[in-house]
Amino acid sequence: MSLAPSLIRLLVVAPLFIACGAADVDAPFGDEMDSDQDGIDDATEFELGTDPERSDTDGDGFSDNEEINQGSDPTDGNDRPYLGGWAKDRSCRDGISATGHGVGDIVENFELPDQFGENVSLYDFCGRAVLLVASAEWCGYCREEAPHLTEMYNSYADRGLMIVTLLGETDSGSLPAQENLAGWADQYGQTFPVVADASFGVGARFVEGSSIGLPSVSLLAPGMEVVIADGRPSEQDIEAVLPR
Ligand SMILES: [Ca+2]
Ligand SMILES: [Ca+2]
Ligand SMILES: [Ca+2]
Repeated sequence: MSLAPSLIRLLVVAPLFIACGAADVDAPFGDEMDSDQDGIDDATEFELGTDPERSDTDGDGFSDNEEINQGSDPTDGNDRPYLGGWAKDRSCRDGISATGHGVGDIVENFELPDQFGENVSLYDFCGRAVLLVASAEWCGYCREEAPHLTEMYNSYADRGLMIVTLLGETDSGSLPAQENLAGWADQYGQTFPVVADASFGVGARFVEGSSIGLPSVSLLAPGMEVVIADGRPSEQDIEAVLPR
């Protein structure tokens, strides 16, 4: 093992230790020292590129520790944890290349507004199996299906399932506003993203032909590969692609 990393660590930690002042002389030295007391030691903060003396390095209101746990970038003030609490899969989201929307293809990303008024990015969930469910407020079958989706998410979220309800229209046929999305999520207990999909633009990608029958359900494997396009995934289909 090279001496270089430990030398660098010593060089960085030593001045910080001195800067701590007399009040901190009893603080543990080296890897265990956590100057800003945000739960990440100084040496790790150096490796991460975060500020060991500031618990919220990028000033976005979320501590470095929260951001790392939620998969957002602690050095980018524009990248914050979701208000919905869904962790972002940082390890894969930048490495995906879309190929299409048929079975076996890698789907392209989308960013759509959710029930909290934030944009949700599909690729933030790239390490999970994702069920995309195109629905509408006026669609009775969609409303029948909604509670079952909630049950499924509650059963399989821990094993890496994400569900996204793509709500295309309100009862009057207009684009769902945040209150419609929040209303749908509350009514059916859906704690996963419920997003507004204008004119079923995303949902229709998976449909052959010009009309979409609702609900239209598509299943993506981790890595965002289409397993079932506009079909009826069974629980067995979903279990087969869960990452854990
Ligand atoms: Ca720290
Ligand atoms: Ca932050
Ligand atoms: Ca951030």
